[in-house]
Amino acid sequence: MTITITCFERSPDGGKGLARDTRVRWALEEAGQPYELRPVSFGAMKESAHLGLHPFGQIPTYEEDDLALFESGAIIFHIAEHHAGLLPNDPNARARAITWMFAAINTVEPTILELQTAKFAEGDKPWTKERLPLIKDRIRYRLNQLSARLGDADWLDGAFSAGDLMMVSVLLRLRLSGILDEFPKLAAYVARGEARPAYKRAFASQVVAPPTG
Ligand code: GTB
Repeated sequence: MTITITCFERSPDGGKGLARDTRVRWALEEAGQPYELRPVSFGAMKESAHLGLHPFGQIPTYEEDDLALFESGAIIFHIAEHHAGLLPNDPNARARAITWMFAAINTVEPTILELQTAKFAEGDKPWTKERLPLIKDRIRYRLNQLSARLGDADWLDGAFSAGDLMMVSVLLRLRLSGILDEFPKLAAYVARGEARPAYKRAFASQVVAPPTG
């Protein structure tokens, strides 16, 4: 059984590990599962071979024997369901950890994505200058709530789980904006995630293409 994950052949982040294959590789590293990486170019992502794996022409995808998955959340849930180390055994604690996975991608990540879209896809639009402070305030509102819930705990609900893996991965996308540093408890939480040996291995295993030109 070989697990194959697709990733950017040439990630726009130039090696910061911010694309969503990193969270999948982190989950596999936490679960102690070997995997192979298959870099895909932006062009190939939109061709029929890749569209057969991912209907939206994106990365990451996950292939294992005759199973092919897309959506980082579904992939990590699959890994966590099939291998020890990412979800607690107690049924209620397990349900809560899964809830945090959903909260990360459904409640926290969308606000952060708005910021990326405004900056990178709509940066030249006349409304962006006025819109950015509104988006940033919506992110701060969410982070304030999350920070209050985390309090002084190390992880969101007892031991580290796939819920934390997902939340830390989502928050990492904010680092460059400086907003994360406004929330010291969350900044420390993210740093705890990054300090995990499995995260370090996942970060080190990313494909970094040399600059073009
Ligand atoms: N909901 C899907 C999931 O969770 O798997 C979203 C997948 C997705 O957005 N994939 C992106 C992609 O393939 C890569 S991760 N984009 C190409 C396309 O749509 O054509 C998003 C991403 C891209 C770049 C950076 N970066 O440079 O910092 C960070 C994150």
